Amino acid sequence: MDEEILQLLRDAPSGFLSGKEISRRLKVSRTAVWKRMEQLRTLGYEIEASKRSGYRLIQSPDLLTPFEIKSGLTTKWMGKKIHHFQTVDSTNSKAYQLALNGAEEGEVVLSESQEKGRGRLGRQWFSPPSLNLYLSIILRPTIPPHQAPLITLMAAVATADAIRKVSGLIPQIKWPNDILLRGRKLAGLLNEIHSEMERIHFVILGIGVNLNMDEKKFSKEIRSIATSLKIEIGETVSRKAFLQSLLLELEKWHSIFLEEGSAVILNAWRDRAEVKGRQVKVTSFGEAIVGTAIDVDSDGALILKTKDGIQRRVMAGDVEYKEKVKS
Ligand code: BTX
Repeated sequence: MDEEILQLLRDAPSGFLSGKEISRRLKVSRTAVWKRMEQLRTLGYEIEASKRSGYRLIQSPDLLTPFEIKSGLTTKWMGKKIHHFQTVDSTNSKAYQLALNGAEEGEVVLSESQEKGRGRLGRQWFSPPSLNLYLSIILRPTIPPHQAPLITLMAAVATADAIRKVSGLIPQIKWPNDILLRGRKLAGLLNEIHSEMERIHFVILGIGVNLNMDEKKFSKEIRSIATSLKIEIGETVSRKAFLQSLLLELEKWHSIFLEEGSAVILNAWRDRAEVKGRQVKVTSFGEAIVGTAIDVDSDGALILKTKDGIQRRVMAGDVEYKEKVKS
């Protein structure tokens, strides 16, 4: 009923709608309407009540409920179904279960917080409540499994573009999945794939973006390496507006990938990552490789040239930048 009341208030031509009219349309008593208004206020909706004119919605809180997100979401298919939670262990785990049970492409799992937010290689993603975004999207791309890493690159491009559009700042992508501002981690991506040799069943695209976290809210271990959009631009960011922009960018880049192929994605990624010519140290499966980054290849692997002139191809690992080398 809350959603119906909010919709009626949003659609009211003069802004106001009388309690009598609301109770008539929803077929409930006026006392019931009044109680729902009180409840909506406790959720953060600012609702004016006037004896003569009725109720008027002045402002909505920055909630990530499906109702709030759908109002103003301009995607065609991504995020049309949203599963919203106050807390989960990990949105990726939740989405994986939903996908196993037949959830469709484009369904999104969102949570206000995560108890066991996951990074790569068993690491954790710090996920306190109500400040940031933690979401996982179910994709069912018809690509061969070896191309799955390109989905990560595609999602990194889309996330970087959403950040640029909302804030005006130009983030940098760090191979394979970090989004940085001033060299600090603003967002991370964790993609998990369920496939057989020839065919992908689904990909879970997990994205965490620090939006409204103040520096002191970060745990001590990551305070010096992490940042949020609020820290960078000095003002609170609408989580809802950011999410809508992110879903739109993801839908756009996803269709570019499927329709125009991987070369467009790789070029867009190269533009936003500026990896070529950088001195890097890559830790991959316990081995540290130092060298000059040459490029990413068509499978999304990082190509390095070591001091001995040997070319190495790295599929997974962590990159540390040394100084930028002039080419
Ligand atoms: P990663 O392994 O590259 O990064 C994890 C590392 O980043 C941690 O070890 C820590 O040093 C640092 N870190 C942890 N939390 C944060 C944070 N909030 N901001 C900045 N740095 C941090 C990156 O893994 C992939 C993260 C994906 C997170 C999303 S959230 C929604 C989805 N569900 C889920 O469980 N994971 C993904």
